[in-house]
Amino acid sequence: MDAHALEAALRPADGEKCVFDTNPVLNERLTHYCPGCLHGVAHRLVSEVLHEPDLAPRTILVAAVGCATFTYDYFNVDGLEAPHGRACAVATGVRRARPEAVVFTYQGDGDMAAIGLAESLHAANRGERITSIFINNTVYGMTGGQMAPTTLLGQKTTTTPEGRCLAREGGPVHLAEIMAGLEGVAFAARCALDSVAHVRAAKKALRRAFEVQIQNLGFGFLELLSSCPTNWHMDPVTAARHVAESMIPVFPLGVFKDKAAAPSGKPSDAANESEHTAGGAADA
Ligand SMILES: Cc1ncc(C[n+]2csc(CCOP(=O)(O)OP(=O)(O)O)c2C)c(N)n1
Ligand code: SF4
Ligand SMILES: [Mg+2]
Repeated sequence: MDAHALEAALRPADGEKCVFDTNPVLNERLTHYCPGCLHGVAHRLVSEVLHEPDLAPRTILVAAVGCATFTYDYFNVDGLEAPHGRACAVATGVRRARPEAVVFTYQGDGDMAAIGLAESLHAANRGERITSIFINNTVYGMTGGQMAPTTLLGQKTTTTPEGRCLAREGGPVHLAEIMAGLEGVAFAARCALDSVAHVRAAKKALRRAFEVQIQNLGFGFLELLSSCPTNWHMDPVTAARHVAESMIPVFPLGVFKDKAAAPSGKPSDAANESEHTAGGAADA
């Protein structure tokens, strides 16, 4: 379907009320993501957060490698592609060369927590004024479902056919909490995309992750618990339920650090407040 046919199909018929609209930051095109994959929901949130204060004209996206490698096709912003894992390093160069730009990376868990862990942690620790969106779907989605650092204990993947074993492969990596412990990080949170309430909370947190960059406070990090119905061998509804029932208990939701939330001039480490917001990044 070309763009015109898509637009015609989406246009409300006589008597129909439009309850969902597109925005100019998200290009109107057919998705390449699998049915039920939550990458698309994350894209929508990013587009809304960039559109509302009209940040898009000065935004530069650094795309990573993985299923979201074509992210630059969906967002109507400038962008470039980084080698696998190196998005934060590339974004560092972009932001330093273009200090007025709003720069963000969009990375999977294989990309950011495995191959690019060093680049990501050091960029965060340096307090680079960038925002990183980290999609945790517990697998290497694009390459067929291998184990990622975030794979759940007992989870079967193509490289852990008997299930991930703590003694053999170690436990799931909690990147939001690790990020919160780094001096240069101004905002670190984890949200989920499995329900309407969680998606709304994710949007608020995403806005904060961009605001700390714009306010020059440091690195903004948001982990989003997402799904991979294809490699999980689940239908979309079961996959969303799996996020709620199996992922959230392992990866608690919450804001672990928000420097800007402290009384003015007094940065606070809100990691200690995570209990306050846990499970309810709804309050993020
Ligand atoms: C240097 C390098 N090593 C390995 C690959 C192969 N590769 C491409 S995508 C990918 C996994 C991506 O997984 P993730 O980052 O979790 O993204 P997802 O597809 O799950 O969204 C791998 C290993 C590559 N492209 N480049
Ligand atoms: S393989 Fe998984 S992460 Fe990739 S598009 Fe399909 S469902 Fe989404
Ligand atoms: Mg992944």
